[in-house]
Amino acid sequence: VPRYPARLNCAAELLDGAGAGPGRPVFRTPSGETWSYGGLRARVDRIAHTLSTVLGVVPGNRVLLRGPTTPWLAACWLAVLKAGGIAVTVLAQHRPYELATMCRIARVGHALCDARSVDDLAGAGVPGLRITTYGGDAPDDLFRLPAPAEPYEALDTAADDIALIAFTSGTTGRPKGCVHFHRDVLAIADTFSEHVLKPRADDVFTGSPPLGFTFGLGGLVVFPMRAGASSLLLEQAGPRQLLSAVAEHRVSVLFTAPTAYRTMLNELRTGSGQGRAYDLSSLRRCVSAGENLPAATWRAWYERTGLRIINGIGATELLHIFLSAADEDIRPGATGVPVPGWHARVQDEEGAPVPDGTPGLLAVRGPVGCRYLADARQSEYVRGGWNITGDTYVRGPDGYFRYVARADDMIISAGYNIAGPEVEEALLRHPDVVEAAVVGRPDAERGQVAVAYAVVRPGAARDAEALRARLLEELAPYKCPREIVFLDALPRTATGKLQRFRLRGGDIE
Ligand code: 3SK
Repeated sequence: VPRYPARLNCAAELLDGAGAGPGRPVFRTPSGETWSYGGLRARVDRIAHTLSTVLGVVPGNRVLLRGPTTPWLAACWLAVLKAGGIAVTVLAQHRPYELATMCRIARVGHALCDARSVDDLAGAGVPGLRITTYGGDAPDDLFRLPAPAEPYEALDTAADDIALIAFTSGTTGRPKGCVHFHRDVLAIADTFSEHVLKPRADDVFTGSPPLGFTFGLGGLVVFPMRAGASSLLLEQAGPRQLLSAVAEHRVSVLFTAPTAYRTMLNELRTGSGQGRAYDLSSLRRCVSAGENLPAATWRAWYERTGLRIINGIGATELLHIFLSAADEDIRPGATGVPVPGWHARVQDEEGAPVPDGTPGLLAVRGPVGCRYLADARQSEYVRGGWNITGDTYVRGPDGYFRYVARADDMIISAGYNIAGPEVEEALLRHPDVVEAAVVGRPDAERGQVAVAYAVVRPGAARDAEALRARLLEELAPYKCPREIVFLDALPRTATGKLQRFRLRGGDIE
């Protein structure tokens, strides 16, 4: 378990970049712009001065940050923390109603917002919110405000002063604000990143999760900076942009979700048929989290690239990844083992551990814990000192944790338990299926029946009968979906998580 001094400012630690000299690159953009550690330090100091002396931000004030993934957004995040403020990270996709709710829950008084994303925030009508834009040409844009061009001394924060509030609404439900301390920010780098990812100072990171999602904040800002490495920040991070970014900027560490690995594989297959070749030889680490990574996707990526995806499960409540494995320790289809510094077990509803091989609730504890901001759901998440993530897992005799389903995603049909992800994996083994989701639909006779939603490769036949026949070769008949519905795309949240409740409700065309 990492230990930290009682006084600690995580932004100051990250800006040190493991002792990185001022000329070392820290952020890059696809257009070829490069920021050095020295350049970043100077800009962060300027923003921190502006926050304290011009905008009147005092330690403990909550500052909302909103914008596409750019070095400027990362610099604002670091400056808020360096000045002792609390960064409230939201997504560029959040709509005015959601923004207003989050501002109310987190008691946000200030916002730093990319000038291109300001309309929704202004339209949220948050009482008393002072919005300052950056990157625009308004006379009161952040970088036009007067500020001393001199070093800013980091606020002497305690290691367990609040650094950030990250919101999660899961795949449904009201948003919950998760409070994290200065030491938590370093702990995710000093556990998962240091012991599993093992970054090097010459690594170039990139990926698709936005900085308003802690998966992206860790993978694209905290981990590279803690190692003195650099990060290519992408405003657009679809499969082609990711592949081009890797090829053109010699990216070595990639963070993205299982869906993106599948769409990149598709692009590698079809795009190269159209003369697009992507040189992926610089890649040495590929990380997948955000949802379960099926063994079929892991194998297809390995066969195409020779790279072993580092699978992981994390949570906004726990800031980043706590179960994972790398290199030769990877077992395709399993999430992995507890990251050094973390403990995990599988338990029943009463909190008693279940034997290996028996599915139950995943319970974890480690250097970061769940602290919801004024939310009664805290007592559901933290029980008996363990964080109950809401996932059903099984631990094998080999000590590896394997995902079964979200606890509320188990389908119970005529007394049989059907884990949707197991059927999804079988669907994804079909070469034409690129996305799949299996949910339970109420049924008078059986309680629930399994219904599959599938997205097939462009041009492939939408043949439900052929797909069912194929599933029956691989699965017990009770697991085979009653119905297979073809969609152009699956419904997802802004962070890319599947919205099963929309499929269950059947309101999807
Ligand atoms: O949602 C997740 O699985 C996740 C993964 C890594 C870091 C953070 C999160 C929320």
